[in-house]
Amino acid sequence: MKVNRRTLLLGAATAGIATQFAIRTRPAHAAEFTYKFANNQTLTHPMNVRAKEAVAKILEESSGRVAINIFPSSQLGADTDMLGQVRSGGVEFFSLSPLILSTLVPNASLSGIGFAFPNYDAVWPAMDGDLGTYVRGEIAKKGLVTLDKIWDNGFRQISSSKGPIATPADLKSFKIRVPVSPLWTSMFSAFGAAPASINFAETYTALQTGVVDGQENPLAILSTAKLYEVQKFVSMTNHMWDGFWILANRRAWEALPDDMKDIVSRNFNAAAELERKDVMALNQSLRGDLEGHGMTFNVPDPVPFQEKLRSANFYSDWKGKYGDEAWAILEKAVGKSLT
Ligand code: X2X
Repeated sequence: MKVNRRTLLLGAATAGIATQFAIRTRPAHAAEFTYKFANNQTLTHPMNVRAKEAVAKILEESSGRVAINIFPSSQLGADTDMLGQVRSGGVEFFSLSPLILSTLVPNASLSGIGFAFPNYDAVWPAMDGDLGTYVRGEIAKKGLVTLDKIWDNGFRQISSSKGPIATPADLKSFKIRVPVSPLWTSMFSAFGAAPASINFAETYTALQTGVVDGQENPLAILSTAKLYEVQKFVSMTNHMWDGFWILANRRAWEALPDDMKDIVSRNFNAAAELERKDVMALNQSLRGDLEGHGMTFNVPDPVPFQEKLRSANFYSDWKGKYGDEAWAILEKAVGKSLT
């Protein structure tokens, strides 16, 4: 073949088309399922440390077919936006507190009732047992997929820039950021505080600028989100336990062949078990670190706080909202009467 300028140009054009075609169909290295996992935690929180390991295993065990990319720190949007996105398919996976999820699935917040769980020994059998099964059933009714094992967030403690919270009286008119959830607002209103619903994505700034004086979160988050930079006091109220359900968009989930579904759920559930251990250990060991960052701790008696909730009809009101069946599942799970 005689090579002249014309054939050279033609050759280049043909090669160019072929390349573009290959890119549009699927180059050998691209995954068949490229999914996003969005969450509100920093990369240093055990949730993302363990999720990172899990997605690496999923990629390997699926022989490169399932690639899940993690988007930490609410990069794709705040929790209440992301809940919409995981429903519409804008993100395929998203982790969310059961309490915030209750804005869509009202009874999902059952596990977050104040002072329901005395300790972790009561949490896991309940969340891996009847209570978790009940809540996952409620979530499924709204068309979202949930993986079996809930991840840990932890027992929540109140922090403040103003002074320690030692008794419910100290919460009177206290401007406290709470996540967006009717249960949280109701609980802090029952304490007599002035709760403001703010997504986690805006919490650091809200504390820094003095929009609110306090917030409540487990110690692991005070540390990884560096809330110690904008808070001074930690009161170990242990007022509720909180976790993260891994939610999946139904269409994206159902697009996965069964063996791929198995690889994803097995690895995420195994990561949940490891993450629970990490967070538990952190929440038990971080006090010294946070004191090193200048925080002052106190450990209030929880009884007056529970009594305050009871006398404000917090428990009976919520029992009415959840219904007797759901309430009975909660009381059985925590082994005590709450009203
Ligand atoms: O928003 C919060 O405070 C957090 C991070 O604990 C939740 O996701 C509920």
